[in-house]
Amino acid sequence: MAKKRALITGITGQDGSYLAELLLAKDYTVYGLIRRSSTFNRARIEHLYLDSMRKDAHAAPTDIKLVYGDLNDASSLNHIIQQTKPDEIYNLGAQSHVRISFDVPEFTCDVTALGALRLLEALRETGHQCRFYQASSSEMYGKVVETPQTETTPFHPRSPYACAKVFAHWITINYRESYGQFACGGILFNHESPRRGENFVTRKITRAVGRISHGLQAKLYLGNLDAKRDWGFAGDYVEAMWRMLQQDEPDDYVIATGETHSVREFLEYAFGRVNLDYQQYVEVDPKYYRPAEVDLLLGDPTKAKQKLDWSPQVTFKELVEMMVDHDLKLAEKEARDKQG
Ligand code: NAP
Ligand code: G4F
Repeated sequence: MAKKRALITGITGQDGSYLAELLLAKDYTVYGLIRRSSTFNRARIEHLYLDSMRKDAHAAPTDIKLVYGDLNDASSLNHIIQQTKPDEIYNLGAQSHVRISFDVPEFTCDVTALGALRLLEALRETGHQCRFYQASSSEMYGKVVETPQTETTPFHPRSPYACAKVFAHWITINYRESYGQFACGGILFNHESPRRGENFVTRKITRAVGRISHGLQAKLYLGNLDAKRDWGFAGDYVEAMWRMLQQDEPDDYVIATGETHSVREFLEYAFGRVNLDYQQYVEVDPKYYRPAEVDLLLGDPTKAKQKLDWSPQVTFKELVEMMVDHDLKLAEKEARDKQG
């Protein structure tokens, strides 16, 4: 049987790297859309090339291929779809930072909202048949109208990012209903890992714990410590994305742990791992406050459990420990390099 082909937008990001790993292990040929940047930004996927070049490797170097394109450039998307002919597309590309979306609202909407539309249009125009995954977000619930949030909870977005994600989510559903496109919206709650971008709160904290432990940093400046999030492990969440596209019918699913914790609790666990009291190191800087905040997110993953047979494997405490332990090693190396 011919190998399956998947196209991932956002392959250089946290989720893209875990998803590429998962699909290569399932014997897919993986195409990753990358955009040109002035500095090399493939650190999260570099190991996939190195692994595939090992003699005993399961994946061949040709199993992962990067193609230049941009979600802001419709012609590049049309061309890539015709060139790669994927069986599955995972649209993970986005300007994904909520606070920064207030600084660059138009750019955020162009990539995050219209990017999804451009991909769906490229599929319609080329007539290429394939399954489509849209990376929807719990940020869409924003000022929540019910807790826990389910697939039927109404949206109340609180940032340009969240507004863009609502558009992308609904246009995905619209193409499913209008054109019979096999398209799924995965409403994923926050998910983290040692590969999380360093300006998201969890990684900012665990990087600081590592650096403070090794005498490389004195203080950690944060914004709202009372916000609550439903935090899971990114490696578990990409499995759910794949499962959505293996179903007989396309649908939308909430992917979450069903537990919520405050930023403060994350701090307690993370600093506690190295026997430090976070209160001695953390200071609040209002510059990290958002013009409108999302106070509480808590997802109900019952539908995913029942229909996808999916459940999270990593607990909140294990996630914090995994991230702190990784960042302790990183800081140890940084300290060694500094000493020469
Ligand atoms: P991330 O680490 O910020 O990665 C974003 C990816 O999008 C990067 O590969 C980035 O490429 C790419 N990208 C940005 N602008 C692009 C453009 N114009 N054209 C093509 N690619 C572009 O995000 P993540 O945490 O992996 O999240 C993956 C997706 O899930 C995002 O859509 C995010 O909004 C959504 N989501 C994330 C979470 C979460 O908790 N992580 C929860 C719900 C939904 P560069 O490397 O070149 O910048
Ligand atoms: O880590 P955050 O920046 O994640 P946020 O805003 O929840 O968004 C992430 O999860 C979404 C899913 O719900 C994704 F769609 C989105 O792409 C992204 O991956 O902030 C979490 C909370 C916020 O309430 C924020 O106000 O932490 C609070 N916070 C407090 N101090 C901070 C900081 N956030 C950041 N980034 N930096 C701080 O210094």
